[in-house]
Amino acid sequence: MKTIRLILGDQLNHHHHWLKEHSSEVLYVLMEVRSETDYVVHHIQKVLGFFAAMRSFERRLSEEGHKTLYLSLDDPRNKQSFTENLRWIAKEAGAKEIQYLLPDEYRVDQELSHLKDTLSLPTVAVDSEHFLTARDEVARMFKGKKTFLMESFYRAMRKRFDILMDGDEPHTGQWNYDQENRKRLDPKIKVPAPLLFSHDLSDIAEMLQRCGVKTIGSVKASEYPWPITREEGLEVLQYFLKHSLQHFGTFQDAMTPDHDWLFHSRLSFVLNTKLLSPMEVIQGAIKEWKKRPDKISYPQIEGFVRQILGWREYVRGIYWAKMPDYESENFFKHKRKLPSFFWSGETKMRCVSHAVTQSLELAYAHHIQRLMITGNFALLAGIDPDEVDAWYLGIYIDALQWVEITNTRGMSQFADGGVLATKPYVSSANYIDKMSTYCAGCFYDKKKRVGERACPFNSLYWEFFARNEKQLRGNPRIGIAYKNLDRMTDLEEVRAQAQTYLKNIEKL
Ligand code: FAD
Ligand code: DLZ
Ligand code: SF4
Repeated sequence: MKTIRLILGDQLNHHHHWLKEHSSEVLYVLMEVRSETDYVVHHIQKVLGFFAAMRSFERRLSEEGHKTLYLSLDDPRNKQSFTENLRWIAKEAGAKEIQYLLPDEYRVDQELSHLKDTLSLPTVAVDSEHFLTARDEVARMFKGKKTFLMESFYRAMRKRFDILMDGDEPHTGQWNYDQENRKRLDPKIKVPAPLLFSHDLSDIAEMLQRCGVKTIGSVKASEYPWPITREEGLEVLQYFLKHSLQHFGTFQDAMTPDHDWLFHSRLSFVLNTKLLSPMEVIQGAIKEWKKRPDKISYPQIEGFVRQILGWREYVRGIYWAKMPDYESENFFKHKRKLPSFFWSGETKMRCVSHAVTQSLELAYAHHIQRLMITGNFALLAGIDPDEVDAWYLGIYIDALQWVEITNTRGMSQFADGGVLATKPYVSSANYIDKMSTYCAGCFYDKKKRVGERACPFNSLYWEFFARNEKQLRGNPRIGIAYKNLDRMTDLEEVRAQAQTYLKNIEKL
């Protein structure tokens, strides 16, 4: 055997050029390792999903005639780290070279970049052929700038890939329909049931238990619902295009405890494992819009394309531009611990309770739940971004650090001081009530800032601006908040209420 090719759990790209040729001199290696199951406490559905997808990917390669080696977590030969496993595999196979696909996490990238020295073998890193842009694209585009504007990046990508363009101009003349993506759910519109699978992953679940892997959240392992193969990913894509795309943009920011998925695509896991490519998802959506322009209005398709061609590529570029320093950014110097209701959902705040409970049950919450409920609360309460990151990195099926940390530490916690977001995403109950049906059934009173049952988001919101005045008053995008704060006659009372809530945060 001449060459070992390592494929990581989030590199399951069936269309990679590696797989186009067959050679008995190449051994493809995939491995389940404790270094990946334990670097953060993951949701049980996440570990099951990754392992099941990896196992079925390896089976496919083997059926197609490739030589493969799959190490399960409980294999007695397993040394539980990429490097230490490669050491004995290379020796046993008599390998002359190790090739790997460029990892998307800095941590693993660092480890694999040292393989050459640790194993004294030539190593070659190869592109994973998934993303539309290079790792350093964003760094190059915004060289010397303090703020990296997503909109500038997005427009450049629309032009480069000729997506929704008429020549050099955006189709319809308008680049971005974000303003039209902000409607509360219309009860007259039927929300489609999600397309759920029913895989029996009991054997993997039992193995995890036997090996003592610590996880969070719940699952019925004999009826595992997520797609784990490319074909299933394509089914989810088709289902989304047929049933949900027509309302995707309009209700993208809507929230309700009655529907967990609303009109979201549920594609992040199959995208992040690279079972599907971003361009095939974008092109699939555009094809569907062209087929049914009477049903799918332009703001729906633009809103969807923006998430994948814009946000997804952009946050990856920020990650590579800013790591490893990004991991320790803490602009507001927040130090508080995450309250225990983030692991139980047991809080009287109905919005937080639902977003957390849903996340524990499904390993999923949609963007605005992540940003404007749990993230909003964590920022207002001054939670340490390390704690917030660990929670987000563990709990969601789609959480890989390149996309998690940029969205969490950057967009949601403003811990980078405004590289990614031009202002902190915080709100009082007013916004939550506008976008959701949470407040109506809540223990707290959405209208009250102080006194019994006053909604915690209200006093914490003003406390946040008062506490961080030095860092924020000069920001032109939040001038209005300070104008209002200056006019408040009950600011002291409101701040005292917030302090009481923070002191008793576990009881909220
Ligand atoms: P849809 O709403 O249907 O969107 C379609 C696709 O667009 C998604 O599958 C995703 O690939 C892409 N997308 C949408 N928004 C973003 C975004 N802000 N950044 C990157 N891609 C985006 N996404 C992850 O994939 N992994 C994470 O760990 C993650 N952590 C997040 C943490 C916070 C605090 C926030 C606010 C957002 C986070 N996101 C993350 C982005 C977004 O919430 C998820 O991509 C989305 O909810 C996944 O569900 P969906 O596939 O149904 O998405
Ligand atoms: C998320 C995850 C988990 C839980 N386990 C593994 C694993 O055992 N082996 C593996 O190759 N990948 C796993 N993954 C995905 C990795 O975290 C991801 O491939 C790397 O961090 C690179 O982004
Ligand atoms: Fe959340 Fe406050 Fe509304 Fe309750 S009243 S659901 S705590 S925003």
